[in-house]
Amino acid sequence: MEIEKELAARLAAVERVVAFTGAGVSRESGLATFRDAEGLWKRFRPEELATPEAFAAHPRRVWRWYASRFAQVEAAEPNPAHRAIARSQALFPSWVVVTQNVDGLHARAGSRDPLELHGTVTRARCSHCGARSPMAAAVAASPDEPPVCACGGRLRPDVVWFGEMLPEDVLARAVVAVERCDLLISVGTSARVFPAAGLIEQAHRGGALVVEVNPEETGFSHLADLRLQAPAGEALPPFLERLEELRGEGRG
Ligand code: BV8
Ligand code: ZN
Repeated sequence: MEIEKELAARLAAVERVVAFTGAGVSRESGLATFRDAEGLWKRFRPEELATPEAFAAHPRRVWRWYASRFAQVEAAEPNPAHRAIARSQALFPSWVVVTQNVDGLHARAGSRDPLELHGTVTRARCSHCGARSPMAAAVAASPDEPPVCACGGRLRPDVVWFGEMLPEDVLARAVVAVERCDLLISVGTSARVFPAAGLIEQAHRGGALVVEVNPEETGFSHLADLRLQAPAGEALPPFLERLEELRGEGRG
């Protein structure tokens, strides 16, 4: 793929990368995004299901929604975008995956230690004592309503709902990685959910290159030094191959 000379020279010097991903990176694995036409939110508004209030008011409905999403995630496979991100991690002194996704596909593609800002649907958590357990076991034991923990508390998906704080340690590690990076690649996110979306602006302000991989324009497209307006599974592998070539040439 062709990259303009000045940008190619800057990319050749990149050492520390953050791959920041949203639901779009899992689209070619067959998982619905949140805001696209067939997006999950079209059928349900976020406030209806992904909030503590919704879970308190309609525990069975919310539990069944996550049980169905968990089943879809289990049936899904990582796609070429997840795999390209995992492959590149070994080639850079620092490569951190920061994801808003709860589908666990980065880890299944082989990415080491992805930072899951919004938790994961592959784990259940007790609302009372915080004990974590595999979602597979929780859903198998109780597909239609939240199981009860040994402590008497109600199990919930181990995700971050609207109005809830992100896991402090995970967010802190993501902020440090973004502060230090020379390149942030934003893949498949509409960048509308905060504080996660703020990481793109933070990278830009810190002088990092920003590459956006998204067929659509987003609220942060204007910050991108390079926009790949195509599905991630198509655009990301050739871009990361070119990045490796440039780094190789750059080191002479
Ligand atoms: C917080 C886990 C502090 C659950 C998610 C009122 C009350 C309370 C809070 C707020 C409020 N108003 C605003 C807020 C802040 C709120 C927020 O940002 N709301 C938004 C809607 C404005 N944030 C929070 O509540 C956060 N917590 O602020 O805590 C606090 C505490 C107490 C009180 C006040 C504040 C917590 C947010 C976390 C919510 N949990 N997920 C679950 O998954 O069920 S968010 C959910 O949306 C997912 O994590 C998802 O990742 C995220 C963002 O969406 P995207 O990933 O970007 O997906 P989307 O569909 O939007 O876009 C897909 C993109 O892919 C598109 O651009 C499309 O073009 C592109 N695409 C499509 N196909 C492809 C592709 N790209 C590449 N290739 C393709 N093939
Ligand atoms: Zn418990």
